[in-house]
Amino acid sequence: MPDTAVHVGSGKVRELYALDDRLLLVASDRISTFDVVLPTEIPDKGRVLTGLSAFWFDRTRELCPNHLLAVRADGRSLECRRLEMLPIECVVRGYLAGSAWKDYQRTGAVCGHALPPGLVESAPLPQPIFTPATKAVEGHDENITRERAAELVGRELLDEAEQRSLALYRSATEHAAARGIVIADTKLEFGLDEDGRLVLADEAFTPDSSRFWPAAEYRAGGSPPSFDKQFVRDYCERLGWDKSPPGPELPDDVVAGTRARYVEAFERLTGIDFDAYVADPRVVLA
Ligand code: Q0Z
Repeated sequence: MPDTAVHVGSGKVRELYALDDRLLLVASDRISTFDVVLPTEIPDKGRVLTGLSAFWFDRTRELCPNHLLAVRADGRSLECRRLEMLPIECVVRGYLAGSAWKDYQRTGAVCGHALPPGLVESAPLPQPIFTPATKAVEGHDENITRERAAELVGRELLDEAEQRSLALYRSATEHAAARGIVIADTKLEFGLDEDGRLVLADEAFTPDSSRFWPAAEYRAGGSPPSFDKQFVRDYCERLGWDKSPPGPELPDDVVAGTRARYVEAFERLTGIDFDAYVADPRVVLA
């Protein structure tokens, strides 16, 4: 029987299925905040993330081959080539946020990159830096030095992953900046195909794999609002939730506002009407 999908893995908000020699990545409408998946879904979030990933895979083909084979009609699933995944996450940062800000405050460096003194939280970095991390089974990935990453994947592959990651980040951030979105940092994953070639995999430049900030509200010093999750964060802070599971149910206005932010990110970045995407997801492919 062709096309029987066998469930082979779950992420916090996505599911992975095997389809003969291919894989099917399905994005749900689940949302996580402070590392906890909430009981309330955001309608169409999975479609927005899938459409954005497909858009970036399509537009960055010349910078790096990728695993995308097809976007399914449901708009939330991607058929992909099955690869041998590298055991590292390839993070690129253009701004000093999250764990990089913590590491910088403690040590003045991030993953072996010495940074100028006196940087404030969320400051732009002199140039984007590649900060690999190990893949933790649950949540908290650990930043590692280039040397440790080279032990895990080999020097040559690491060098290529770094150069590809930086080129992809520069291209995506230039496109996003012109549309009012700062991509402060991003996590990319690569695998090897049957010929040993490095291939971009997983998801690309989505709000779940990247830190999106509205350019209009960006300022260095402090932490800019998250483009997508700000209403959810603000609501959780107002509630006084202690950030341990289970997370709170979200009220309708927070759900609607958050859905609108995801759709806005999709439309700004792709220039495509979201309803047109829902009607035929292939519109994201040029
Ligand atoms: C991606 C993940 C998800 C749970 C494995 N092209 C590929 N070839 C082989 N493996 C993967 C890919 Cl994308 C692969 N993940 C991450 C995604 C649900 C875990 F949707 N794990």
